[in-house]
Amino acid sequence: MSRTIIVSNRLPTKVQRTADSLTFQPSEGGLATGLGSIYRQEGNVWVGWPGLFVEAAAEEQYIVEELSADSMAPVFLTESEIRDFYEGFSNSTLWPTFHYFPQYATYEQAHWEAYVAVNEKFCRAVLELAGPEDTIWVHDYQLLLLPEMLRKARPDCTIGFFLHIPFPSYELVRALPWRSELLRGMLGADLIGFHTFGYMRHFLSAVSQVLGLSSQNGQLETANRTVLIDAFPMGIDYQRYAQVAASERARQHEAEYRAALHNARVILSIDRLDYSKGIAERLRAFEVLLQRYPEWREQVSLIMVVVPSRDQVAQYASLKEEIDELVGRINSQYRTITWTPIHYFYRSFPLEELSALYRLAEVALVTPMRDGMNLVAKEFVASKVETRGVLILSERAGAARELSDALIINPTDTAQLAEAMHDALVMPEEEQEHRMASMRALVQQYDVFAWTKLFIDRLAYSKIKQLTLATEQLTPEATAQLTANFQAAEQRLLLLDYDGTLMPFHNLPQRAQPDQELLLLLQALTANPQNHVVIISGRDRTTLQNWLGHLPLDFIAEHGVWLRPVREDWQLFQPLNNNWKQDIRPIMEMYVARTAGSFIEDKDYSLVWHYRRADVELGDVRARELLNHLTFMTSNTELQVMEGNKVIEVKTAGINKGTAAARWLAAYNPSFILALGDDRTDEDTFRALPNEAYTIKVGSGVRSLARFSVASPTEVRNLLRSLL
Ligand code: GDG
Repeated sequence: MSRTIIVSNRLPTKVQRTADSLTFQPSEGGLATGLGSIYRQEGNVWVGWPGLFVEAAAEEQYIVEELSADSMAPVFLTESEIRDFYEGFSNSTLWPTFHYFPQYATYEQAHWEAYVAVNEKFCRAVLELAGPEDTIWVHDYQLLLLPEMLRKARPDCTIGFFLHIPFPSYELVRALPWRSELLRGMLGADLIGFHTFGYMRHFLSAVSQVLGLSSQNGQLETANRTVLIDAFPMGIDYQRYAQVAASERARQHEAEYRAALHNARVILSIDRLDYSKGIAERLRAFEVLLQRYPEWREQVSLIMVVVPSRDQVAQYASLKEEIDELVGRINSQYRTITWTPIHYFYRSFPLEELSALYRLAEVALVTPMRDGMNLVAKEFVASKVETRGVLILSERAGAARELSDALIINPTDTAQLAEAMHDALVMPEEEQEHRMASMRALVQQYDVFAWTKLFIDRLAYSKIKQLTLATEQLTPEATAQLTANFQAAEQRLLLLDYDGTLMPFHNLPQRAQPDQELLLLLQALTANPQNHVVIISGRDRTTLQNWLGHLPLDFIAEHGVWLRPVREDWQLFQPLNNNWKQDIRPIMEMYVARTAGSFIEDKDYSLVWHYRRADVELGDVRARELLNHLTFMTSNTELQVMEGNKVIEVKTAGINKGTAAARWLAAYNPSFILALGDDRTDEDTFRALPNEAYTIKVGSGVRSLARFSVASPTEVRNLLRSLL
């Protein structure tokens, strides 16, 4: 039976040292709840750090035993690993970079080395437990290298990865000296999940620009696997928050707080101590509210809970000082004998008290500078069982993509934030109810259990896809079967790509004309009227006509734009225009000017930038740039940008080799189909054909939808000869 292994930096139980013993505190965090039903299942396990430094072997042994009783396997970190891997690379390099605070990021080689070493340590811990076909779900930024490490050791495992924090724009990623290693590390997974589509888009862009791998429909083809990329917005345990909020205990706590606050109206703020959460900015906005709207003085209090976190990292210590100072200044300026503007707590609360605060607050301020998702926003909504209250939410929290009925603000705009607080305090109850009800429905439906199920189901699907996509080398046995099927068929359709398939590439495309051997081969194949031989190429029709037009072949030219059934005239796939060329050509010309050896091919209904003759590295870099540039320029038009073998082509969308090949299928209704091709554009042909077709990819490197592969045009010719 295959098992599921969860891996994250922290275990869902926190082990703490007291004066004379160790305590084991189960986490109430969303992840622990959501995955609880998985890791506790028979045979499954959660691998992670227990959260404290352990020196004595006997103590380690004790922790291992205690945790294993609850399906957990601890990975112990040394003091220097805690410093360099955890506080260092994870929290002083990756965290600030991914949250758009590059000014706080450090780039220490020693921290990087510790990061690699600890990822290897986690890898060894997982490998001790994982069988060859198990499912492994890796979490978060501390373990970006782990998927690839696991993949090398267990090529057949199903590996998922989820990032809980934002994935930033390429401009941030490129600042990291180890960007390629980090991205490659993630790509060891079969499925990579993010909270939002925006993060996913940034990831795909970084992979394209750093590693030169492009994607289609959220799928990336690496050398030997397909990686699926998708957005899975994480939810919370809605029922639990709703139930606790409705409980007698929570109501009692609420009543106590209300009395102690002399019935002041409450704005609530809850976060871990972190510069990404915008805590200081929020305090300044509250100050502006009191300045601009004196009527709220003595009426409204801000309750601010800051949970201690990462105080060993320098920025966190100075942020703490800044907050202390701001709270002190605002309180000392505005407080009265009976009213305190800000009730500030630097500690955490048990869930029931937290829930009472959610109940009590009329307004929740969730205004991070950047936040992967932010669960506090969703917990507030789930706790509002009386369906009133207003959520003020930063547009830069992942949650803002879902909770559009919140008051969405820009967290750096202090004035806007102060206005939003005022608006929230005066919002009519009816409007509050309307907004809250729709947010509650959403948070209830997409809860953490739904999130877990979605991810796990998608991960299983990625595996099926991986298996069905396994392109096999064409063996002599498979060739014999293919030949036998060919002989037995009445009508046979052969779809043959030209460059890289029938003919090897030439640096100058016009020099790749057919040789005598190829001409004789095609002649022999077409001599039999049962064989319908189609040349299916990206080339212009004139070249194909000149080179091969004397043979009784069918033609598909310009990737499906021009069609010529045998002994008929050339016809367009559909009526087309060329007006767009005047806008696109100057862009390509700019890239020709900057990339020696590249040139433009002007076909009837498409423009192609060729870079086979350019310096390899420069060509690849420029190709990425041009691809982005053109994709941007052609969005919302009828054009599409396609990548081929050392070419980038722009043409009308919806026409490709596959749509053209479909016409031949309909016309001949063949009982044997063979398709041969070497590049991305041939994948469209493969996709359009029925499962029983013989689809054969020429060359290796990138994954293909084809069933079989052969190494080179020489083998293609041998195969075709065997059909004669
Ligand atoms: C990372 C990403 C993403 C806070 N104070 C108390 C308390 N909490 C709980 C909250 C909430 C959790 O801590 C904080 O979760 P967030 O999502 O807000 O933020 P991060 O810790 O930064 O989490 C974030 C998340 O991963 C999940 O993917 O949403 O964007 O940064 O659950 O309730 N809990 C208790 N007492 C407190 O005083 N009991």
